[in-house]
This record gives sequence, C-alpha cells and structure tokens, in this order.
Amino acid sequence: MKPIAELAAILDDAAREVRAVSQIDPDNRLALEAAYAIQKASIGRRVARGETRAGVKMGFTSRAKMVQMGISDLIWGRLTSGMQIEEGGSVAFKRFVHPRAEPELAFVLKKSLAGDVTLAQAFASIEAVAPALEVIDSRYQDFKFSLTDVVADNASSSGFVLGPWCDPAPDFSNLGLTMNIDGRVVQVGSTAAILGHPLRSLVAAARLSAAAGEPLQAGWVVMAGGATPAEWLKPGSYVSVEVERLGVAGFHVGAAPSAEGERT
Ligand code: OOG
Ligand code: MG
Repeated sequence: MKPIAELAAILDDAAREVRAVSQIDPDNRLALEAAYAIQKASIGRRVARGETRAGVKMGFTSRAKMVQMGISDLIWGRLTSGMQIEEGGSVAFKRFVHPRAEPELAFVLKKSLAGDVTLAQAFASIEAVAPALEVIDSRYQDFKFSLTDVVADNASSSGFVLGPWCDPAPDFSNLGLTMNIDGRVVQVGSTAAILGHPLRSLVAAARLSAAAGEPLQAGWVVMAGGATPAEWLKPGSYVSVEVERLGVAGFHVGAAPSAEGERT
C-alpha cells in the first residue's frame, strides 16, 4: 500500500482536476483508521489551500442509502467552506465527475459537543435545523467503492446546500420531505429514515469526531445523512428539497459548456 500522504494526494488531485481514479482499496485490506487518516490528510490539503473547516457529514444513516450503495456501516466525513453551495445559487456541472444529490437535514451547533452524549445533550447543542441537500461525487470510477475507499474519499462529499435555519424546538423526528428535479418529484421520504430520528446522527457525529480528536464546535454544521436514495444530476437542472414545516433548499446545476461559450 502507498503511504497515506500519497493516497490523500491522489484523491485530492482527482477532486481538483475533476477526474475519476481507480479504487485505492477494493478488497478492504486497509484498517479503517488508515482510511480515516487518508481522509484527514486530504482535507488537510484543502485547508492548507485556504478552505476552513465547516463541520461534519454523516453517511449511511438511512437504510435507503445503505441499500443503494451496498455499505451498511455508519461513516463520517469532514466539511469545508469550499464545499458550500449558496442556497438558490448555481454550481457548474464541470466541477463534478458524476454528481448525485440527496435530501438531508442539517444542524448548526451553538456549543461544542463531544464524546458519548445523550439525545438530550445533543438536542441542547443545536442552534437551528435546516432542510439541506448534499451533492456527492465519488472520486472513484463508476461511483464504485469499498468501505475503506469511501471513508478515504471523505464519504464522497462534494457540496452541500443549506435552506432556512429553523427553531429546533418543534419535533423534527418525522417530517415528510420530497426531492424535486426540474419540478418533478424524484424522491419522497421522511426525516425518520435517518436512524429513526436525525438526532441520533448528531449523537454519532459527536462520538466519532471526538474520537478522531476533532470535537464538534459551536458554529459547525452537521449533515445528518441522506433520507432517501441519491439521484443523478444533469447539466441545466434545478434541484430542491422540501421538508415539511422547515421549507425549501435548492440550487441550479450549470449547463454543460457549449460551442458559444461556457455558462455556469
Ligand atoms: C457515500 C456517502 C453517503 C449519506 O448521506 O448517506 C452519504 C455515498 O453514497 O457515496 O453521504
Ligand atoms: Mg449524504
């Protein structure tokens, strides 16, 4: 196996240069700790280029996602400022290799949260909740990976869109949601699909990120995980999620470059 820094560079370069690479550990030979070390080193490269840490994303917190990708272990990844897509804004299709979007719920924290916390402690750390979309864009060819591959690849994280921040007090454990592409409903689900209650995803984020020496901070965003399977994105589409009572988050995917010049 190549050194961790080298594997991190392969994945980081693939993301920057928008090209897919071969799986680095198709047979799951790496220790999970080594895969997270690669992830950490690849995010370190982004931070060294001026991005700042924005929070944490959780992966495979719903059955729908586990089934779609064939992996049933909870994973986490690191969010940076460079991954945020402005709500209602536009992102160029050419930034991605083979992007998919999925509807999520996001939290923003008002205080740090670390270790083995209770649901009540997790709840008390939340400043607000928002409807959210995640754009995942695996750096691996054909979007195919082993558990250690996807961990090393920062859980396929590529972009996130945050809708309006809402008071967390009203129960958000079972809110109906739809994902829409160009006005067509493409997925229907509920926030309850996320570990039975999205707060459990925050509890897991607190434990896993503290164990990695990076406890959740006040002001950080935590993406709870996809509530439904992800959908492929096409150039020129408008993608949105609507969560009952919380509202809508959406973004445009820029059109593909054309002969007349590039539009984003
Ligand atoms: C891995 C990331 C999973 C989620 O919300 O479950 C994830 C992938 O599906 O490529 O982000
Ligand atoms: Mg996700």
